[in-house]
Amino acid sequence: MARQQVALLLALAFALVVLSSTASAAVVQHTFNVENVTVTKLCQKHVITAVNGALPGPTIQVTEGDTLVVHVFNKSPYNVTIHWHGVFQLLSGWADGPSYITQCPIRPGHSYTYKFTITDQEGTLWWHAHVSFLRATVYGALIILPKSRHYPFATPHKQFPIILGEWWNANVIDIENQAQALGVPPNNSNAYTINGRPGDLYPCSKKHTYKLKVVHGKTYMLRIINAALNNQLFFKIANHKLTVVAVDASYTNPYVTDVVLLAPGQTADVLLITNQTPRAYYMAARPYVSAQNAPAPDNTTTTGILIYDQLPSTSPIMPILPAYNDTPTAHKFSSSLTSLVSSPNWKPVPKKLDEQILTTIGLSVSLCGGTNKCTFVSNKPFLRMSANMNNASFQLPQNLSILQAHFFNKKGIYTADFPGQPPLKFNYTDPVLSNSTALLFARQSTRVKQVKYNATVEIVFQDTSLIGVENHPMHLHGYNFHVVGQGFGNFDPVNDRKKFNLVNPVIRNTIGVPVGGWAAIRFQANNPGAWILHCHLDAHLSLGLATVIIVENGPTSSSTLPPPPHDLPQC
Ligand SMILES: [Cu+2]
Repeated sequence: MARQQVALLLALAFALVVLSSTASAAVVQHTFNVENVTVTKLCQKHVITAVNGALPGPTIQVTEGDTLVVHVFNKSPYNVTIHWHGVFQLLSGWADGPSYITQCPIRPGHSYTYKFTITDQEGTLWWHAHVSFLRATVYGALIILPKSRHYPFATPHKQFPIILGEWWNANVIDIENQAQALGVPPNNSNAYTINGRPGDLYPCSKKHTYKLKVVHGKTYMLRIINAALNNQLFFKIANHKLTVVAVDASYTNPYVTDVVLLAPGQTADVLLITNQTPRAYYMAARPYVSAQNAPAPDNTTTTGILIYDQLPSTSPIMPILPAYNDTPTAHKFSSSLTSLVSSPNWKPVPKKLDEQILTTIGLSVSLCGGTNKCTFVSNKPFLRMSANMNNASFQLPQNLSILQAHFFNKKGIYTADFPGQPPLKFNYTDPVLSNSTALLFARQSTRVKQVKYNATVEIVFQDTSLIGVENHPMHLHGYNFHVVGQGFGNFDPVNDRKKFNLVNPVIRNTIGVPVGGWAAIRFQANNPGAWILHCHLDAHLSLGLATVIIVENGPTSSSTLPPPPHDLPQC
């Protein structure tokens, strides 16, 4: 063979290798300009902070294995970070995004490039701001398509993101600052939204209602995301059954239901078969509020319209939604889901445990701070409302992120003494104790739990009745977890353990812990980094319902977190 021919063949072979590797794993680039824009909603003009001027922000679509590169330019007047909710961030913890946990915020006028590869997961996730209350308007869908291009069910005719949101007729940063200053819960929202639109039950909203046009006799996939700040939501479509096939980007055994419940942070992929009389039907969402004796919630209803075959949308049929305090319906949905063992990224449940944590989750009071003008407890202006895990009310560091402090071994930012058991045992869910002065006070601190690489971890979340019982949606960064059990009342380590599902429990990144009850999760700590574990109601996160799990490096370079990127924002 002539020398030129060999060279040509080699060049061709090289080109093929390059082509095949780029075909299977692309680099997907986006630019996020975070800036203030004026929008009109509920009859008024509002200035909101949004990405690229849109609410919701851009939908990101990738294929599993792709590398996502997002250049974030903060042109807003506020500190900003972006979190990629549910993305594992394997060895890329510097891109996770929670402010003061894995990075300091991007200051106004500055930028940061998030770069990470999406591996071993597919389905519906989302992105949102992870600083203050900004995620009320800074959010969007993150859809991961299967590398194989096949779902574990027949490929739907079409698919649509359905993003549920929460809207205030006020600046959300002002709402948060006011709540912080007075040490009280934040004001209720004024509306819920579907894909950024309140829907026609609200004033001045009719012509902007979200409309989903379908044809008769097809199967559609709705990728539903609850991006609301502080409320769980029931979702229904009139006259239609929905089949849940995945939650939090983990496939489930198909579960047929007429109502879906999503806590903030959760997603559900549902199949919708358009087999009803062609006409218009409402899709609608309104809150599930589990707190008892709490002030009345924003119990309004957001709607979109499902329109068959181009028929006009006059008088759509309205579904009957569960009452806002319908805990049995909420619990039935949450406890009926199981994972699809045959799906590509399924992992077995850890059975031998290295770490077992029991932590209370709930409300408390802490020192007001500042000028002692808190109004939460009458005649006690030195006390604010707070929230805690195992009596530690989590306080964010201010001078360095926890991951930086861990990585560079800087002392004084956190202490690695988060208690693995409640410091005081009591009848956690006894309503008689809800105002017990001896139990109510929680000190603010920055206490984290440190675990060895690859440790198998079980965490039992135990709700308390202090101030009031409530369903807290607990979200863990960096991992999915198996929800091996859940129930009402106090966790019984003997009898409840016997009922654990160690075969096919649902796999999630956010679990709504039953109101006045408990939930047990398990995961394997195979991803070094600093991972916040927190209530995904922003109102409770900002009160301190959080801790951080630091996972140490493993023995090899493929189990070691690399150094931070050069543009990591500094405090
Ligand atoms: Cu909560």
